[in-house]
Amino acid sequence: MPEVAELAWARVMALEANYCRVQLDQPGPRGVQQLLCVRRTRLGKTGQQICAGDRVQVDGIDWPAARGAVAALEPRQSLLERPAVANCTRVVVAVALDQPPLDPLQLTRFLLTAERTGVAVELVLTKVDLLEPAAARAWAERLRGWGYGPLLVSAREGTGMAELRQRLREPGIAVLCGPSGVGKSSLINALLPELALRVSAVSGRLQRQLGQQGIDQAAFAHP
Ligand SMILES: Nc1nc2c(ncn2[C@@H]2O[C@H](COP(=O)(O)OP(=O)(O)OP(=O)(O)O)[C@@H](O)[C@H]2O)c(=O)[nH]1
Ligand SMILES: [Mg+2]
Repeated sequence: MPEVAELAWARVMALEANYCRVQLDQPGPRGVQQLLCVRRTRLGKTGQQICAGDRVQVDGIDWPAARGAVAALEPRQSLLERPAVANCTRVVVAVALDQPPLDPLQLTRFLLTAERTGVAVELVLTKVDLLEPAAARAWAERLRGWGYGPLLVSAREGTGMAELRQRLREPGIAVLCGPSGVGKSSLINALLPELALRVSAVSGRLQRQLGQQGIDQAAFAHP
């Protein structure tokens, strides 16, 4: 006898081709926490596109195979467009203090884009290990003048990581964004090692491309 398939509420964690991976509100039989789901056609017919962050109802669950189908979508509280993330409550803008050097104009562009989303914006200054403490403090002071309470962190040395973890522990979904090479993947790997994101060296070419990058990475804190 197959185990009984029921309805379950879940959060969309990632889109993978025609499937989406969802995190169940309540673990299923044998502790199943995530399901790989197809989408029911009627969601498509009503024109509803599933995004990461969406709250969904799953049915047709095959517990042993950890499969199901998204049957319904809960109304969204908010929607970021790029990347498409539903129900985001905070945008965390990350920029490096050095390698690449902090560029105030580029930071302004990122902050403006983040502020336009209408959700709370937080600023994280990465690679604090690369600057003299006085120089890092001077940046923090300057950015406090812009109205932010920047958190200075080093994924490499662990500085500020406990506080970052604490901030991300607040309820809701946080999206981490920032220029290429500032250490976003390194931060996420330090917070969520099971994701094992690729960390790439900052090349000269990449550094020259900075400023053309959009919001390029999303991470869920506590779905
Ligand atoms: N010194 C120092 N280097 C760091 C730190 N965090 C990351 N790096 C280095 O910075 C480089 C880029 O790091 P990534 O984590 O790949 O940066 P990213 O923001 O994810 O880059 P993209 O994926 O290209 O957008 C790598 O060589 C890391 O080892 C840090 O705290 N201190
Ligand atoms: Mg990365």
